[in-house]
Amino acid sequence: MPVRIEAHRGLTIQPGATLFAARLSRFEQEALHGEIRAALAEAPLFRPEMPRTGKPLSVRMSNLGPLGWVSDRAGYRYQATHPLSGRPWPDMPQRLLDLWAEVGGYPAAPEACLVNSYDATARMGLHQDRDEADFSAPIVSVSLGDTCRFRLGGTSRTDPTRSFELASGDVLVLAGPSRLAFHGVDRILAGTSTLVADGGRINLTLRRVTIAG
Ligand code: MD3
Ligand code: FE
Repeated sequence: MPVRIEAHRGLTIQPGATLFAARLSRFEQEALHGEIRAALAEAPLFRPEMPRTGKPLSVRMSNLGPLGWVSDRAGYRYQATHPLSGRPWPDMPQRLLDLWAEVGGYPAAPEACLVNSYDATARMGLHQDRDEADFSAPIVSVSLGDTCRFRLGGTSRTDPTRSFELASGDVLVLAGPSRLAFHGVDRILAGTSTLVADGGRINLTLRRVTIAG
């Protein structure tokens, strides 16, 4: 009998939310982390601020690809350049474009890869991602480094939520009815991974921003 090699189908957490646990091997995680470190040398992490108040977020961010998400007193937006250097964002590594093609189920390439960097005390409050013009495209999230406790709800802030862990190498795809789900990071479980030298967690989110022509 020939052996049939099948891609993992992933675990459906709720309609449209699919978790590919341990999708990346340790070797792939190290290669990807190396590429992200190199990109962050070109486009350093910055601390976004809340619109209007200017209150800093606890997460530091940068971006890869043609567009990047930024937030400051003026508001949230996507832009083509780093807010401090004014230079274009570094290219997205090919392995992220390949991953998107494998799990995203969407014909056009991602335009933004938001890099979120969490130290042991950083969190992200419950929010929706709605600064993109195209909600028909999925968001693909890749976790590296320390595990986090992640919270996922429905499309209304008051909908019930469930929480689960995201570990290094896990890939989460948010599509369809989960694309506009409320979600956040409750806490980082410090010391759960050796991937990032100084500890902490890096999350990459691949996104479409504009409507594919
Ligand atoms: C569910 N990042 O960058 S990734 C964000 O771990 C963000 O850094 C978190 O929320 C992090 O906006 C969560 C998983 C994720 C990303 C986008 C989603 C879950 C999502 C969009 C809709 C629903
Ligand atoms: Fe989000």
